[in-house]
Amino acid sequence: MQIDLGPVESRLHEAAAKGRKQFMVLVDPDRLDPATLPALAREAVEAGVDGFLAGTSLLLGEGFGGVVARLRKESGLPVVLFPGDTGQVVPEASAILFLSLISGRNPQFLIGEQVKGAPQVMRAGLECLPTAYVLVESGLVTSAQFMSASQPLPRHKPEIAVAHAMAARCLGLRQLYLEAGSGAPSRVPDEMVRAVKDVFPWPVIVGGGLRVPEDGARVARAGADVVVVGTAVENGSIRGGRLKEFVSAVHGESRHA
Ligand code: 1GP
Repeated sequence: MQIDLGPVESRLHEAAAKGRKQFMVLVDPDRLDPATLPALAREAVEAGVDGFLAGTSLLLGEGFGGVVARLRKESGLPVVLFPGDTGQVVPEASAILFLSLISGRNPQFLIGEQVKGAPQVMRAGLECLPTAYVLVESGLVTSAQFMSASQPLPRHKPEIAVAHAMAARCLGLRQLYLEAGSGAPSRVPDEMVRAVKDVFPWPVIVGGGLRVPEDGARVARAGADVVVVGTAVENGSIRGGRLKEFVSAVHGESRHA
């Protein structure tokens, strides 16, 4: 049987295969003021953002599905779930990053949440993007690290990241997310991104601690196919023209840009 990728994953793979860099904004539903959602959607479209991720390590508020639906409607862009747990599976999304936290050794996030979440995903008819989630030490205990009760990979050991990327490939996980953690003081080292991209043939997503356009350009140049920013958009330091600058810096690293 041939594997048919869904529309969101196909676009991601096609862009990565052509060397076309993507930029996505991570929306944390607990931190987004719903009144600012239309402006964010408009700015994202004007800046050339390729899509949104939506999710958080610990969901406190209500109405997540509504936020996802509005973001899709206002922007016309794909909104992909990036869930911290099974409580964040909502049918309003375009697709879901179906994550396994392969950097950790906590069975709950390697397979436990997935077994609980898969029936929800299938019932909702969500497109599912099997994704290796790899936390990388960033100099701070991030929410993802704390909530998953798992150790991140040591940041100066690219060879360990490479072995994890090989394992992800052998397991058939078709995306790999290299994550320093939201608000991380240091991003994933370029050397690690490069080393992982060398052995992982499908889209590599990189996020955590990216603050200025040059950060985005550097990780894209090192091999990230998709660059993700959350905090800097949320806190307003990358909005409007600055968001456009950031997106252009990432897109500018495309193969034939
Ligand atoms: C976190 O990679 C994302 O999951 C984004 O991180 O909030 O630091 O941009 P920031």
